[in-house]
Amino acid sequence: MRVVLINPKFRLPIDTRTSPHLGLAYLAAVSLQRGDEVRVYDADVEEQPLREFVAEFRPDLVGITANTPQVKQAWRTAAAIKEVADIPVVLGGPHVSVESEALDFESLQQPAVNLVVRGEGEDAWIEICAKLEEWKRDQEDHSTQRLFDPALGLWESVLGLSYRMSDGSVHRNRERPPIADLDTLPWPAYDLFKMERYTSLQPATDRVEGARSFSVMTSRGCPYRCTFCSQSIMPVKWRARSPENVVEEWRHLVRDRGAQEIGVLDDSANIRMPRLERISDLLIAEGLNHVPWIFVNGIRANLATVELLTKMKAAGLKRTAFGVETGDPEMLVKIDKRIDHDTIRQAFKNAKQVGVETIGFFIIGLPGDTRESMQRTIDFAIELDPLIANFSMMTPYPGTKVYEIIKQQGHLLIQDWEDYVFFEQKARYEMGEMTAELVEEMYRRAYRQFYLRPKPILRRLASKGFWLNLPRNLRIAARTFVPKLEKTELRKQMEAEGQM
Ligand code: B12
Ligand code: SF4
Repeated sequence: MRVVLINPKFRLPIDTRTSPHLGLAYLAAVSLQRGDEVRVYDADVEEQPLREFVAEFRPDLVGITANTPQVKQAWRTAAAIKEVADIPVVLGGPHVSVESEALDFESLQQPAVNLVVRGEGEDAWIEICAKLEEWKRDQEDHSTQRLFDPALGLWESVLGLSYRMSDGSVHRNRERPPIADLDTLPWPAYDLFKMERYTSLQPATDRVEGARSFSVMTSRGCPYRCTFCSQSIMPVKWRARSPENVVEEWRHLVRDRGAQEIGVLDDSANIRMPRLERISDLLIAEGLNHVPWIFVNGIRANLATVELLTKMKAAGLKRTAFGVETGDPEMLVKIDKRIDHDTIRQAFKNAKQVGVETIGFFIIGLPGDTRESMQRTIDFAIELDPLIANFSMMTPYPGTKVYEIIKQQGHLLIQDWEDYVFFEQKARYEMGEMTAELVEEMYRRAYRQFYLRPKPILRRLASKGFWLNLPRNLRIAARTFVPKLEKTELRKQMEAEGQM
């Protein structure tokens, strides 16, 4: 079977770096294993127009990924494909996996979307491929109309699948259990990506040319449920690959693909500390510790001991992020982070003590935040003094507890799914005393107060990377520090339209 996996174009309003989509790389790998002829079309780096590509390759099946801000583009992409040929289209990814809001059914309202896979996709994808292939083998009429004929009942048994039949009825099959043994997965199929066109997700070194920076996921899931975090794909059950399996992929990336840096994308990599110690031991024993690596998404601060960090540093760990979120003790409890500020202080101290660079993630404008509590967040960031402080304005993703709270007690300043990005410097909701003006003011203040201090300025000027990427850094600085005059336009517009 010929199959295509698509990442719809969605540029963030910031200078994001591009990296191959790991989810699609895994799906491509299992499809290859099945014997399919697979192509990846990543609209972020692709030059050939989509319609032309589809007309040339003539796939039997198309899979499109979508997080929330991408989903409308995914629908447009599906529609464009159907203009070229009558090919079944499957949607997957974080957005369509939100069940509490029935976002699978929302996508199935789109005439061009036939199937939706909820949650982890590898097993569902190959089951869909196998079913389609088998059905096509002894059919003369390959139309999607026929494929979704209710009389056929072809899709009833595929777990984790939602679909629309030719008579317009929509169905949601039972959940698919999470993949029990992650070691059974093949490595991501990077050969199908135009690797030279990618940069680095988060540079660990001063400059890495395309194709030399890779992502690795050593575990999936997170046992916590912070109220703001969109955890639609990965189940509560945390599962990890064995250290041997992780290091085998690592070796392949370094030795065969010339990896110059590695970003570990796990949600909560350090849930079991002995596992990370073992991975570190193996990296050292295999002589792979010269390649710097980063925990891009943050590790749990309560499990970041000096011993563990020392070992990981010896194994090449260059930088780690921590999700701090708020400097206000009450807010920390409210968001269900299950940690306290002293533990966070200690984690940063430990990392600095062993010479690991730090990133702190902070949220401005959580439900219940006040001018004072947001200021406490800024002050705490300054106290912790990470190398990078990343402040985001609270964006309430569907399916999160925060979304429910805001729906009941506040109002969203969002027109459609494409607004669900959090680097646009715009407040996405208001609640009680917390106006958009206040949140936007505190957000700018956070960046100004944190970065316009002598220490961070000198640190940046002393780094080679700052000078090597000077135009980009100046652009970011201008956007962050030059205040914009326009405020809360959307709210005024919505008021005028009587939507509030
Ligand atoms: C790395 C990362 C990024 C990277 C790269 C993005 C990428 N597309 O890979 C960067 C930094 C660019 C990024 C940006 C953003 N991200 Co991000 N990111 C992640 C992170 C940490 C890992 C992604 C990953 O590789 N996962 C591992 C792979 C295996 O999983 P996967 O990609 O989801 O794919 C699996 C399933 O979803 C499914 N699947 C996916 N697509 C398809 C398609 C088909 C056809 C099928 C059958 C199945 C299927 O099968 C795959 C294999 O199991 C996740 C958190 C997480 N745990 O996943 C957040 C996450 C995906 N990001 C999130 C968000 C909010 C964003 C931003 C919107 C933030 C912003 N700045 O405003 C932007 C959007 C940018 C964009 N252009 O799309 C949210 C998404 C929530 C939502 N409802 O959409 C997540 C879940 C984090 C969170 N917990 O809140 N992100
Ligand atoms: S913020 Fe981090 S710890 Fe909290 S639920 Fe999300 S991934 Fe887990």
